[in-house]
Amino acid sequence: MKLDRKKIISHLTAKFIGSEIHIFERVESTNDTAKELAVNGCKEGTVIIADSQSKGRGRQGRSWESPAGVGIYLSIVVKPKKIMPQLTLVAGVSAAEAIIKIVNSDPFASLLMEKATPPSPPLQGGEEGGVSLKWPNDININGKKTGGILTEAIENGKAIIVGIGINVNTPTPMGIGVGSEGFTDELKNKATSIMMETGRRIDRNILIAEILNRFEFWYKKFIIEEKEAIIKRWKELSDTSGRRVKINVGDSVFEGVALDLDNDGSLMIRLDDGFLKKVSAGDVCY
Ligand code: BT5
Repeated sequence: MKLDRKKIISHLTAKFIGSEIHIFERVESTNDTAKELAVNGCKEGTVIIADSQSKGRGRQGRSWESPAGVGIYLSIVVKPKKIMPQLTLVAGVSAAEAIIKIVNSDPFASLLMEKATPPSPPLQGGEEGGVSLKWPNDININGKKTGGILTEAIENGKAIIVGIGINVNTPTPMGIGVGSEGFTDELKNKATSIMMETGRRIDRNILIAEILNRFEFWYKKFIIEEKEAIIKRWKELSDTSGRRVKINVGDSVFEGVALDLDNDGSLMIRLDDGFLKKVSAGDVCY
C-alpha cells in the first residue's frame, strides 16, 4: 500500500501534530528536510514523511536502512520552550502504543503467515515476547530492533526534530512480500519488522496517523508539566529495568544492572563495583 495523505488525514484525530504534512517519495533524511523547514519557520506539528531515504540516519552518524515501500520514516517538528531529552521517550511510547493498537485491531491487515492464523494472541507491550522499548531509543518486537528514534535540535534551539523510523512490512528472507526490498545482510540478524514478527501486513497510512495521534496526546501531557506520566508509561512498555546491561558511553564501557529511569529520562545503573551511575546518553546491550 502506497503512502496516501488523504488516508492518513482521514485517520488523524490529532489537531496540531500533522496539521501540515509533507510526503516525499525519496529524501536524504526526513530529519534534514524537517530541519530545513524548521529553520524557515514552519508551524509546530509539521510532519515530513518519506517512502524511502537515501541517507537515513541513526545516532552518532550511523545509518538507518530505509528501503522503499515497506517502512515508516517520519519527522515531527516541535517547539517546546526548552530542549527536553525526554522527547525521545515521548516518541517511543507513542510508536509502541500505535503499533500495539493497529496490529491488534486493523481490520485491513491481511494475515500472511501461519504465525498469525487466528486466534493469534494480541501483541502485548513491555514484555519480551511483544513490543518493548529499550533505553534510550529502540523499539523492539520479540527482542529485535523494529524501530528507532532520532531526536535533534536545530541550531538556534528553537525547534526540535523528532525522527521515527519503523520497519513495517519489510519482507522475510524467505521472500514473503516479494517485490519490495528487504534488509541488507548486515542487518538481517539484528533487525526485524512488524510483518516478520506478527505475520500481518499493516497499512502504513493508518499506523502513521495513530503514531501522530498518540504523539500529540503524550506531547501535550508532557509540556503541561505532567512529566512523570510519560516516564511511568515508558517504564511499563520497557523491558530495560532489572536487566544486566553493558553500556557504552563515548569510549567508556560500564557493566551493571539497570535500575530505573530518572525523571529527566536518564538511566540509573548499579555498577558491578556497587556505585550508582546515572547515564543520560549511550548504547545499551542486553
Ligand atoms: C536509531 O539510531 O535507532 C535512530 C533511527 C532513526 C531513524 C529515523 S527514520 C526518520 C528519521 N530520519 C532519519 O534520517 N532518521 C530518523 P541508533 O540507535 O544509532 O541505531 C542505528 C543502528 O541501528 C545502525 O547502526 C544499525 O546497526 C541499526 N539499523 C540501521 N537501520 C536499521 C533498520 N532499518 N532497522 C533496524 N535496525 C537498523
